Amino acid sequence: MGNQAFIALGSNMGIREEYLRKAIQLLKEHPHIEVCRESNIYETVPVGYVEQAAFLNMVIEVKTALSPVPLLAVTQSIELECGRTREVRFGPRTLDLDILLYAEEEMKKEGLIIPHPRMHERAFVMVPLSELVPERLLLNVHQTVKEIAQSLPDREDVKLWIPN
Ligand code: GSY
Repeated sequence: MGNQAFIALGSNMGIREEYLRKAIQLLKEHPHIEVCRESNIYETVPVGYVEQAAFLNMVIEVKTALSPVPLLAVTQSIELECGRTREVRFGPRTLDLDILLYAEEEMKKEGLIIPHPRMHERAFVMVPLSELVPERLLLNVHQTVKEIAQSLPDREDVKLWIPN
């Protein structure tokens, strides 16, 4: 079905794993989205605004007939359905969904930049993404996903999460 895309998921409020699972379920229920693969879940130290709880993060691969802006609308409505509010910028959230990559596209429009402009700086994104597409070249940084993941100084802040 359509184009390959990668979406990062994060949660640091409430029952974090349930929000990740619910988001995946809602994406699976969408008629124009197929969830193909899921990375492991990682527990990660907050980046940016550090006075907040640890996150659970993961990345999924989807195939979709939606183009990027409608896909963004779906991810935003799922964030809302999972109780997301935007009280503190970079602050705690029940669910965060970020489109990282969409096919080979490079685009900047309507609040959406692809590839995600900060993904290569974030170990909580690059470590799970490197499970799925280690050899994919990120053109903006001329390195593979695996090379970037291994070189990030805060990769030690990203630990495989084992559910209880
Ligand atoms: O950009 C996503 C939200 N976010 C995260 C996150 O998902 N994980 C970690 N470890 N830190 C974060 N800071 C922000 S903002």
